[in-house]
Amino acid sequence: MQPKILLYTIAPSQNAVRPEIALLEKGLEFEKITVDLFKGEHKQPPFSELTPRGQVPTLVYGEGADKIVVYESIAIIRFVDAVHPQPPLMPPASDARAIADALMRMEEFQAKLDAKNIFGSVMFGGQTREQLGERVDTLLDEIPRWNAYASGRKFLAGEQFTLADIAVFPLLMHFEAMGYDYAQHTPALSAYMDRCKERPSIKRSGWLDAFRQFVASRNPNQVLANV
Ligand SMILES: N[C@@H](CCC(=O)N[C@@H](CS)C(=O)NCC(=O)O)C(=O)O
Repeated sequence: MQPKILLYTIAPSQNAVRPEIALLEKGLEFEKITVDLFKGEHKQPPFSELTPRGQVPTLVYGEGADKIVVYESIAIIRFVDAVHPQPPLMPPASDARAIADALMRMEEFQAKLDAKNIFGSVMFGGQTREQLGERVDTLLDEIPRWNAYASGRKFLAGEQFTLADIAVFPLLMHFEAMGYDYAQHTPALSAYMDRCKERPSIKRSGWLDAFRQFVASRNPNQVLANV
């Protein structure tokens, strides 16, 4: 029997959906517990006693003295894949090139393609393209590189859906929410995203609908349209 798994989360966070996709890929049973950040629940017990950072997602794995608390979304998906290796979410040791690609994509998007650099300012701060200035240009310069990464393959590390896709795909949706037209500018990345959108784990998470509803409710400036 698998240990009890609790996932502290909030919809439609791009960080919080990553562990959920990994758990669904593995076919594990888990309970989702929403932490209402807008009510400050993350800064109050019982949640604040679980994790020193007071952030979601946080995974609680097991119970009692055996309980393990894991935070940081990338650490959580790596933990889930390490502790429940089947079906694998990393390429096999025999495919060293694919392992290298998966690891590089997981690291470099955080440094280079992090839509959060502007997403919060657009969604919550109502900022315009002019106000964002070079922050938009830097991201727009980076996206074609990812089109090349997605070319001639099904997923970011090759034919297999991996942790790299779980890490990166939700972030790519942020660009779409700000008006970026993948189909026009980066067709390989657009086709890649369509494959991710059809992935059963991602569909089952319900995240895409929740994310789109959230975006529609905020009606953000389309700072990446007509670029
Ligand atoms: N690097 C962390 C970021 C987690 C994060 O920023 N979570 C947000 C929700 S998406 C949060 O809990 N914000 C409340 C806070 O930081 O006080 C991860 O990938 O898990």
